[in-house]
Amino acid sequence: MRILVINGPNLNSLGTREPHIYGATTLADIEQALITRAAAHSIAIDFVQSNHEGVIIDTIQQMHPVIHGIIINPGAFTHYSYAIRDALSAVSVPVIEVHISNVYKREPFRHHSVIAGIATGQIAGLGWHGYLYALDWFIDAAASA
Ligand code: CA2
Repeated sequence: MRILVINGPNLNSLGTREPHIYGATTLADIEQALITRAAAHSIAIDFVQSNHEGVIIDTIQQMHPVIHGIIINPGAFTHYSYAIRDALSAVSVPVIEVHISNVYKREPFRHHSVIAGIATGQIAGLGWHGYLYALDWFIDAAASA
C-alpha cells in the first residue's frame, strides 16, 4: 500500500508560531512519525506540502495512479478550494481530511469544509496525532479487506 500525505498552505510553519492552536510539533516531526508507523506496516508513504493550490492539484493528478489513499490537511483551502475538491473527487482512492485544530470551535468561516463532502472521513481537533489516526484507518481497512 502507498499513501500520499498532503499539507496545504502555512503548515510548513507548524511548531514555530501559534503553538496554542497548532501545537509545538513541526511538520518534519509529524512526517517522521508517519514514516515510522507506515514502515511498521510495510506501507510506502509520500509527502507534499505546498502553499500553492496548483501544486497540490498537480500532485494529486500525477500521483493518483500509483497510490491507494490520500491523507490531506488542505489548510485554509479547506474552506474555499473547489479546485482541490474537484481534483480529489476525480480520484478513486479514499481521502481522509485532517485538521489539527477543532475547526468547529473556531471562527465561523472555518466551520465549513468544501472537501468534507467528497472525503471518506474527517478528523479534526485531535492535534497532530490526527494524521496518525488517519493512517491507522488505512492500516485497519487493509487488514479487514
Ligand atoms: O486545523 C487545521 O489543521 C487547519 O487546517 C489549519 C489551517 C487553517 O486555515 C484551517 O482552518 C484549519 C491553517 C494552517 C496554518 O498553520 C500554521 C502553523 C503554524 C503557524 C501559523 C500557521
